[in-house]
Amino acid sequence: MGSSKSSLRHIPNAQELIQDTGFSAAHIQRLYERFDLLDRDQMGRLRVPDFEAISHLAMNPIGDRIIAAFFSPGKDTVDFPSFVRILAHFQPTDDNRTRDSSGKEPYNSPNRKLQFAFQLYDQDGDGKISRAELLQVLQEMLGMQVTDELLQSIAERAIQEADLDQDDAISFDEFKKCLEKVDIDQKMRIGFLS
Ligand SMILES: [Ca+2]
Ligand SMILES: [Ca+2]
Repeated sequence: MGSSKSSLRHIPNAQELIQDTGFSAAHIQRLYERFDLLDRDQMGRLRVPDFEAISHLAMNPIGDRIIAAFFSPGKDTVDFPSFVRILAHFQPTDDNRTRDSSGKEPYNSPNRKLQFAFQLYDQDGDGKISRAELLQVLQEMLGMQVTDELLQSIAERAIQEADLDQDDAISFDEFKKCLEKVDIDQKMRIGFLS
């Protein structure tokens, strides 16, 4: 596979993406090849059905939510730079790289990873995971295997454990506290990147 610098020339925003995301030139090159294969009409943009060809996402019970996270609000296509920025959340955290080139927290910091995961639950974007939103995710993940009563009681227990200020919803801070002991790098992997 050619991963020399010259082969990056035809890739939109390649150098900027390398700086912003921490992906190597070889990574960007490989992601571009994948993007190009998924981009069936060769317009330089992906639509929802293009993503469904990624088996890792098609098989994921919350794959639809992950796919939706690639799209900016109101948009129905994703260009290569946006595609790479979303995938950057799934890179293992790099402890030596705590700021990106513009001084922001990198996409693969534990905090940004958690923010990404949080918005998969918080579908109305009000900054809280409501009981209904939690139940919805649990239904997607476990729906076929368990009864409604069991789902309800799992949601109930999760809210009770996480909801420190007792507003009956899980804020980002509460979500973070709850997941402190979880290895987020381990949880947030995507086969596509390996
Ligand atoms: Ca919400
Ligand atoms: Ca709360």
